[in-house]
Order: sequence, then C-alpha cells, then structure tokens
Amino acid sequence: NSRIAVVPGSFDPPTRGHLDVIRRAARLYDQLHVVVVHNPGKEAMLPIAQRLSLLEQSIAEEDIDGNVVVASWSVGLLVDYARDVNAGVLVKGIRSQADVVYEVPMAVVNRDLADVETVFLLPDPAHAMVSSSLVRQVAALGGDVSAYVPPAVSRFLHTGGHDL
Ligand code: COD
Repeated sequence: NSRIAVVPGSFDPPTRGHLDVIRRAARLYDQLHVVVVHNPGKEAMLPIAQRLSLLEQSIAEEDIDGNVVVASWSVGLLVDYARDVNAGVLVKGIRSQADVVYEVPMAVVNRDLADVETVFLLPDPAHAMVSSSLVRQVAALGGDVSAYVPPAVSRFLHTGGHDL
C-alpha cells in the first residue's frame, strides 16, 4: 500500500519556496506528483509547458530524493487527478495566515468531494516570503531574482525567457 501524494500549484514560475516544499514532501511519501494546475483566476506569465520544463530541470538539479513525477492538469477538479493516480493526500505549503485562510476551505471541500486529505508543511523561514507573484514583478522590472528561484529558472528569466 504505497503512499502517494500530489503537490499542486501554479508554479508561475517555480520558486525556491516551492522546491523546499517538494523536497520535504519527497521524504514523506513513496511517490510525489508535482502538478501544474491551470488557475483561471490568475493571468499567467509562462505557458504550462514552460513551467513543466522548468520544474523538471529544477527538481533534477536539486537532487531531491525519491520518486517525483511532474505533470499538468487543466480540466476538472484537482481531486480527479489525485484519484486517477491513487493519491490520498495533497501537500501544500503554508507561509502565512493568508495561506491558511485561502487553503482551509479548499482542503475541506476536497475532503468532502473525494476523501482526499490535505497535509500542510511549514517552509524554511529563509524562503517563507518568496512567492511567484513577487518573482514575476521583480523579473518584469529587470531585477535580479536569482536569490528566490532555482538556478534553472534564474537562467531562463535572465536570458529574456519571460518575453516569450
Ligand atoms: N514557501 C512554502 N510554500 C510555498 C511558497 C513558499 N515560499 N510559495 C508557494 N508555496 C506553496 C503554496 O502555499 C501552495 O501550497 C503551493 O506552494 C503552490 O503555490 P502557487 O502560488 O504556485 O500556486 P497557487 O496558490 O496559485 O495554486 C493554487 C492551486 C491551483 C493549487 C489551488 O487553487 C488548487 O488546489 N486548486 C484546485 C482546483 C480545484 O479542484 N478546485 C475545486 C475544489 S476547491
């Protein structure tokens, strides 16, 4: 009975905060599905295919232990993806009270809908203030984001990839 978990997010772009949560979760589960979810409420910077590629490169470069699959999901409920891959758990990172307010109702709905539990991990305080939206703003204004994102993402953004 293997333990399979899903780590969902927009990952637009992946940050060091995301990689911190993925690293911690990979130690807790036999298999992890890192899933890029299309969020219709947010205007995207990067196409889904680009986010998948940056996540794959970042995970490979970070030397994360364990069995990690990167995928995307854009039709239907996230819990349908979880059910398809036999995952009983969603893993989310909690940075602040604002994350709790946003995540708790979703966690309860996902449990009601599909009996999928949500596990919240506390990030390394060193990364707790990092968000994709902050990285998008700094990158759009030409600033250096290398402290906030994995090296693969930094290389991509600093070679003008965000104009693609
Ligand atoms: N430190 C720790 N954790 C972090 C950090 C950090 N610095 N930055 C981000 N995280 C965590 C976030 O808390 C989140 O758990 C995850 O990483 C992803 O973050 P983002 O910003 O890439 O992704 P979001 O918040 O835009 O993604 C939201 C989802 C798409 C995952 C969410 O909306 C969702 O679960 N949707 C499900 C759609 C669905 O089925 N809806 C119906 C039932 S509610």
